[in-house]
Amino acid sequence: MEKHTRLNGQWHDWIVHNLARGCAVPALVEDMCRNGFEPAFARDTVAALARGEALASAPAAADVAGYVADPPRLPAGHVIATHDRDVRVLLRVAKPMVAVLDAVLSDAECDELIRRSADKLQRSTTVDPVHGGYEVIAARSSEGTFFPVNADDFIARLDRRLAELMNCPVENGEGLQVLHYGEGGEYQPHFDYFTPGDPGSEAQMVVGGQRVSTLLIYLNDVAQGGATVFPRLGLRVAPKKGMAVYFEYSNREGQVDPLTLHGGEPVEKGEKWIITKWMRQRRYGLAAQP
Ligand code: PD2
Ligand code: ZN
Repeated sequence: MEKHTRLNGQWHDWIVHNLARGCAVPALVEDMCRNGFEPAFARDTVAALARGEALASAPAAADVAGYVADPPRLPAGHVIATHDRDVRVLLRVAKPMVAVLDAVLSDAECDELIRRSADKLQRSTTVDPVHGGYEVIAARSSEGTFFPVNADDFIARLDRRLAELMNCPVENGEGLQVLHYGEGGEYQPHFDYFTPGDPGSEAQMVVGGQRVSTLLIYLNDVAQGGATVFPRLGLRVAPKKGMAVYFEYSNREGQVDPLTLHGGEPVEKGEKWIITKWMRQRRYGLAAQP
């Protein structure tokens, strides 16, 4: 059979994702060859992307054009009312749906989350796209811990508020993830969705299906650096205690939006604490509790 000498958007993003995870170039070339790519083409393509050529800025046009978002989940209006707090929308981007929300958490709630997490931190992992397990990678130099959904009254109240903002059932949420970055800590550009077609993604999606949206909340003011960036949108959000970045990236058909590539820039001075809430297509959180 004729070997492939063209890259579709999915393969482009697969290479970008795996380079960001720290995978070696020859291993990626080998995988591509096993999947029918012409070896010289595979070598040149991975090498070019490894050199950073078109890396963050060029998703395949067909992929971007092909993604049709569902209607936004985030409620309309300047202020979103939840059961215990009104949250002001500072910025909305339509495609992809990205928003910046002010004062999602009070200062006291931010402090309490840091206090409860400080002595439980472990080096963060990412999903291995081949096997679906978790692995430590250089591209994600943070430490974290996690609180199961409805772990206690304090966490349950936050889970409920965040689910209301994200317009999803509490049960569809993964447990709250707390992350801490020291100086130099970063999370290189990646997708929060599970890359369709990766064998590891299938394993992750058995319970709850694909991720649909992310809410990332800053727990402290960072002295310098540590912005959250969307390189394909030219958008950079500076951390501010209690404020959040929200974005949506998959539709009912399970298609995903490569424009939501995003990362956490290196912390240059001080430290950075955040929490993330990921929502799934279906019930996840309570089902996954021990
Ligand atoms: O720390 C961040 O700013 C950040 C950026 C992008 C965190 C995540 N993604 C994440 O936890 O997925
Ligand atoms: Zn992310």
